[in-house]
Amino acid sequence: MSKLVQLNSWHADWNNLKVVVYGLGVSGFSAADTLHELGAEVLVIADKADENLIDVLDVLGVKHQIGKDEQEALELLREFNPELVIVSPGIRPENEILTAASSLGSEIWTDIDLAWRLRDKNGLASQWICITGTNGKTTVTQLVEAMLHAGGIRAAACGNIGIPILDVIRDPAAFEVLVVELSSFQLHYLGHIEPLVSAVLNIADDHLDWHGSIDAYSQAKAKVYNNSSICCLYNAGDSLTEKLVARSSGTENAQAVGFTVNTPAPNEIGWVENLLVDRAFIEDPAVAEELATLEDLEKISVIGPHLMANVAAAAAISRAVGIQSAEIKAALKSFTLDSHRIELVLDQDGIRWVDDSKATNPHATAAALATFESVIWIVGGLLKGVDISPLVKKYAGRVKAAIIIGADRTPVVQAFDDHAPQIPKFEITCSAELVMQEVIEIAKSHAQPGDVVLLAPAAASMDQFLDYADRGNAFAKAIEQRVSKHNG
Ligand code: UMA
Repeated sequence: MSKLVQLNSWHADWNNLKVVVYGLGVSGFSAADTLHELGAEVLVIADKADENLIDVLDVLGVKHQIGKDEQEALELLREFNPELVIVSPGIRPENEILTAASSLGSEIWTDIDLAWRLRDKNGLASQWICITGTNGKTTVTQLVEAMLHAGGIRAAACGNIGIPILDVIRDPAAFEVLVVELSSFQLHYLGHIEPLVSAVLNIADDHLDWHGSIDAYSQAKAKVYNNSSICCLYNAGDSLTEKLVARSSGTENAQAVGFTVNTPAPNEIGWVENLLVDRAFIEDPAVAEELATLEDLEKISVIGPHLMANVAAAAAISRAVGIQSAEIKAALKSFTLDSHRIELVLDQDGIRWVDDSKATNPHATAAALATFESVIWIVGGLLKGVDISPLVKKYAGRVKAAIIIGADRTPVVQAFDDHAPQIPKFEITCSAELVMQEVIEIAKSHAQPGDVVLLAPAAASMDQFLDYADRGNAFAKAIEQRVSKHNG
């Protein structure tokens, strides 16, 4: 029997376990640091890494091999012969190091699998709520955290949201509940966990280049439901998510609950006009309980179907763990969204300038386009193997002009030629530093009162920007310099 089977607690004997941590970004670093603290023998392998992280490894005395020489890394791996490899979620499964590690008999986990075993560090094991989906997962994760706080629960959001789960596990605050955002990459590698509540918010094409197909991507997402004890939440407007609940295992005692932007059926939470109502977690199925109103959301962001769906999902998850309606309402009233999510940058002369740089795939962009009627749409970047044509076809009626940016412009131009040739389009071909200035000049000369200039690229940003935040900041800065009146 593998020694790893015994290692199911922070307080187990991890001493001298031979572990390769593969990848040195935020999750790899937290894994290496944690395992070193537990007394394991750690070797970090990565193609590249931030110098500061390498310096810290040196201070800790953790061995590492950072660099592009794969042959050297493979030799070192074979010589070290690890019992366990902790892989960073961005690394693809067909990678040579992982293949070699598997043939050596090493188990392969991510930081999530490791965290599940270490969740009892501060005494009682933390309970987990796991949230995935193509879009909205970060917002729902944050909303659930806020609702749990309003209910007096020591909860922490973590995972794909950007906070490595092992940092939260090691926090002396001893969180009772972890609200874990899980990406399809983390789920692909995931072994056995037992969440209280799990949710797939929606499924649409994304990361197809990583997973290979939409089926493989959905299968990865579906793993979140397995072994949930209280509730499996699905999107009543996305039948695939409900099918995935039906196919899950170890969920016999969990209640399957739907969320919707429409009037909820029994066992759902949704909206009846401007009221959010619960028909799932109530004593008397004939009497729906009011949880919140649309006015409660006014300070969060522009109210549209996307925000309403996210709020319904978060409320359902919170109700599943016993949060009261007054606490949900209170959390909503003081909640603020992260930047770059349908964020209003400027409202001037009847023209709204909106930053939804976080929309890195067509499904997320659809949510933004569905929110506004007359849009000057800034679109493009790295498409990640996803076809943008259905989006162009569906929302052509709302688009007044398209400004096309990024490396993968050809398929975007083609999509407009095929499905909306009547829409004026402008291709931005200048160098990356000047992209947003050009974009804003063109948008300024075409926008009229009532229009929304919308940055919702349906693509990743790394071809021209550091990340989606950098892209959104460049957009806001160019607006500040070239449009905003107080700047002359
Ligand atoms: N590396 C290699 N070879 C490779 C690829 C990576 O050696 O072929 C190494 C390099 O050292 C590199 C490191 O791995 O520095 C990066 O690892 P990573 O890409 O897994 O990133 P982390 O910094 O560990 O961040 C990861 C998540 N990143 C990805 O899944 C790509 C973060 O999600 C997450 O917040 C963090 O763990 C904490 O859990 C980001 C993300 O973009 C936000 N997620 C995608 C999304 O939301 O769509 C899935």
